[in-house]
Amino acid sequence: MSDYDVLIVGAGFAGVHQLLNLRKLGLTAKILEAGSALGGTWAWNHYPGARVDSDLPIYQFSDPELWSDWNFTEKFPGWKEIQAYFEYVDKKLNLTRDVLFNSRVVSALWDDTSDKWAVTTEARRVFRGKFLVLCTGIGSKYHIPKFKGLETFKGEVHHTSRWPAECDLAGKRVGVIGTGATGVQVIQEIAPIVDHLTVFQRTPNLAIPMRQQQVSVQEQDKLKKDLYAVLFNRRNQTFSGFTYDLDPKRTFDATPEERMLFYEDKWEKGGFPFWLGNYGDYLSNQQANDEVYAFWRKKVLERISDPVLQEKLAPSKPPHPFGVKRPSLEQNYFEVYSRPNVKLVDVSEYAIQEITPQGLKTNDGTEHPLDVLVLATGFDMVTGGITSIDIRGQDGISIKEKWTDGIQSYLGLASATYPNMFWIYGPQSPSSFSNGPSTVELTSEWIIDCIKYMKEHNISTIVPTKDAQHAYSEHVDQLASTGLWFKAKSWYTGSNIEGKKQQMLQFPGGVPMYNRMCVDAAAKGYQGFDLKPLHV
Ligand code: NA7
Repeated sequence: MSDYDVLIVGAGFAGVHQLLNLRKLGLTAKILEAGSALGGTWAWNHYPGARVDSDLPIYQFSDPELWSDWNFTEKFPGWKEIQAYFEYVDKKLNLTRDVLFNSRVVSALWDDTSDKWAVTTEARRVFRGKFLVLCTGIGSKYHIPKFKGLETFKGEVHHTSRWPAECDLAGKRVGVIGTGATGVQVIQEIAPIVDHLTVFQRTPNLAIPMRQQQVSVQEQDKLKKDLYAVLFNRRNQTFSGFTYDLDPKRTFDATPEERMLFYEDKWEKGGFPFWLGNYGDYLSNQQANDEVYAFWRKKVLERISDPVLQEKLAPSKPPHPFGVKRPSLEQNYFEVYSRPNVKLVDVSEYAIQEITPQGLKTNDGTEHPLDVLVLATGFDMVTGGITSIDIRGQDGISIKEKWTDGIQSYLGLASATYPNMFWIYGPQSPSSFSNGPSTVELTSEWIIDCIKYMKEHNISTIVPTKDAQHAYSEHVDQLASTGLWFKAKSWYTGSNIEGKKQQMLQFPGGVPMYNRMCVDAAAKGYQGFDLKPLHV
């Protein structure tokens, strides 16, 4: 069969959540997945040190059927364990019978006469669906900057998201370009293994301690009994979909002593509380932000003895406000640079000139000899997974073309002229300002309810109005303009990709506000959408 009620693109958290809940509605659904395993980003990202920055228990499905007999071993699970979790979910619910692997979707065309999508894979297989749900995630299109001479390099080159199954770095001279979330994880993991590591840093990562912990089955059993349900519920009430929240108190309403104790407490907790559980005003007030940066810097400087390294890794002048570019969670990251086999090269001072057959040359004329070059250079984040598919709706114009001058969406889940098409955890949703599964489940449930409503009310198509879309997108931009986001160059605002329109790519008003808007629209009969009745 190639005709379905719903076609889903991508088999990560979002795609799996859709599939399971569509089955409960008795609808036919198929996941088309480019990769060969479930897990989305976790099926692709298995570079050394890859692990999630969300802490237990909320980085998993909230359905008790899927946590009552599953246990992780670490507070911040690694990629292998998350892959095993998806295998467990598959075994329990037999997902893969409804998944077509190794099937990259290349186009999706709306047909106004049948009110259906025709979706084509790279292998030219065509599937038809009444609904199209894009679960392509925020980091599925990897990005390699145009480095002159890259093709001439005689050693191995690996983008982190395409890490080979076998890759022995022992005894090798390895170079890593990039110190984002991925770069930090790779660097701290491979430094003790490789013969020599050269890190090419353009912007220091204002990383905070992860404070990883082993978690026993007994501890999890106790939490399951007493707290899991409460914690999963709590996710929907906090700005970032974590179990802790930004503090309503403003930075300078606290005395300096109170502030110090407050920062210290968040810092010692480990994980994101120092970022997403801090005083609520510091992401919009520069003076408040300076206080956070000063605290962060003091803590980091204590861990580096060399004054030159201190200035490179934790500069006296902040490279950007703290927290408006994603800080990584680190494990011994700053200590790595004091190892005799590790060298930090500041490419903001001397940029990368070219890759040579033997290594990498910076524009001070130095050639850094390398056997392996690791590209931790990130992704065409948030939009790339969607715009790399040729999606054409009612007016025949591709979404890529429509978004050249900026994203336009309604509620961060649908776009005008693309009927019966939704996305989960993508542009203008809280996406990466939140714990992934939190936003995924909220949006996914909203879509399921919408499809159910349409069925019950004999509605054939749903599509946002241009007015509602315009108003929503303006609202996102307006919320973003009250923060310090544009003081950093980062993928949050699209500025990591040359030529990409710079705008806030996510909903910056927090999960509760976002959820309220979605729920309100639904309660008002899907306000802001055009609904077309089914022909009888
Ligand atoms: P990021 O966070 O976009 O990091 C990419 C890194 O690559 C970053 O340090 C960039 O420096 C660096 N980069 C990119 N292009 C260049 C060039 N031309 N020269 C030197 N350095 C360069 O991607 P990640 O994969 O680490 O993380 C993406 C998200 O995935 C992460 O936030 C999680 O949510 C999961 P820059 O900082 O721009 O100066």
